[in-house]
Amino acid sequence: MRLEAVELHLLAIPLVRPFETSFSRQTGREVLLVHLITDIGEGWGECVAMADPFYSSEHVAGCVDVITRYLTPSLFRAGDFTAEGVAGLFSLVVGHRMAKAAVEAAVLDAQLRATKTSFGSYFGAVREFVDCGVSVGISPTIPDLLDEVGSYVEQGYKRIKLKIKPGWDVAPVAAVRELLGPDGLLQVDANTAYTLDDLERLRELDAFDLLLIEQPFVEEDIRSHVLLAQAIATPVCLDESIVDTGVAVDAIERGATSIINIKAGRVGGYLEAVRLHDACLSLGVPVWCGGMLETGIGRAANVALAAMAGFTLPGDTSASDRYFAEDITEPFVLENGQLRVPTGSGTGVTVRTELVTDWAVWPARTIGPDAG
Ligand code: OSB
Ligand code: MG
Repeated sequence: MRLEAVELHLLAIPLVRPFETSFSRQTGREVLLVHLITDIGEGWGECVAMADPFYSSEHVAGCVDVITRYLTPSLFRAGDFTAEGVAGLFSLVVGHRMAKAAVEAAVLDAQLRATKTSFGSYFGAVREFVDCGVSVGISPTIPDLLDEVGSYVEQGYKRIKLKIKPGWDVAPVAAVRELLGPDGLLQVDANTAYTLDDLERLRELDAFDLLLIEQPFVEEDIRSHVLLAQAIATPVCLDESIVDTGVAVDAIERGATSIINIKAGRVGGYLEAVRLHDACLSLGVPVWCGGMLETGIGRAANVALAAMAGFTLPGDTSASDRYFAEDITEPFVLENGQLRVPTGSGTGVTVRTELVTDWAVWPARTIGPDAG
């Protein structure tokens, strides 16, 4: 395909309830959308970067800059390109994986719409529905937490993930284990809030039969995760640390992680996410699909990814109404604790352009061939 223009949209969408983690408290989702216009048709990609660089080093304003000054110009310079060639065209830019992933997703959407192929069939999806979990933020009190978890259980979610931090760990986990009973699937996510000095505290979580503990230590610190994995019974699962397939294989071989959270944005795109999935499958390492509070655009692609064979644990692929009163595509609705994998061309969802305009933080920015 040949690029004609890239339009960037920045939206602010209120969340149905604040989402508190060890690194921030969010009341809305500021989300960057990439709308690609090409000679074979259009595509949309969602950027998972947050407004602030607190989850990882990327943030929305940085992504806007990188997409405008580097990524879009490299597509114009390429002339005729395909989704499979995008990562190579972007390789001069170091890092900035979330920015790259958003553009690559838009290219893939345009390409698959033109060839009438769904993301699911392109990825090699093996299921029509995916099992869904839900990520539950830090609550003001344990009774508030139990109310929230109880409502998700009632809605049919198959797995609960609790955000934890020092001072909000053993007590909430114990209370939720009590609520779920011994068979309820439960896991925790620390978003790097601990150090090895907390090892004894983290070992106390072994009493609650958790599926996994996600990313207790900082992104760069593989060694401490190895030591923790040797010291506790709960499986360690890396999120932030896993920036590509090579890092993942290294972390697995060193014993730092025995389960992997796959987020396409964090690894630089859906094509790298597929490679990561394939590597984990061949190593016998279970994976699950993470989330970044996506709108329907990113959720559609995540659900298609999660339909691949190696995604054997429920993902953070929750229904639209867990996040937003109104989604910018047709909403994803839970059916028996699952989401249906879209089968239409590309992501299979339609962007409600009137909402894109209504929720805009600034007017759409068009990047033409003379940028960069
Ligand atoms: O660490 O998995 C995480 C949301 C934003 C940034 C990081 C994370 C999360 C979540 C929510 O846990 C997952 C979701 O429901 O989209
Ligand atoms: Mg996480």
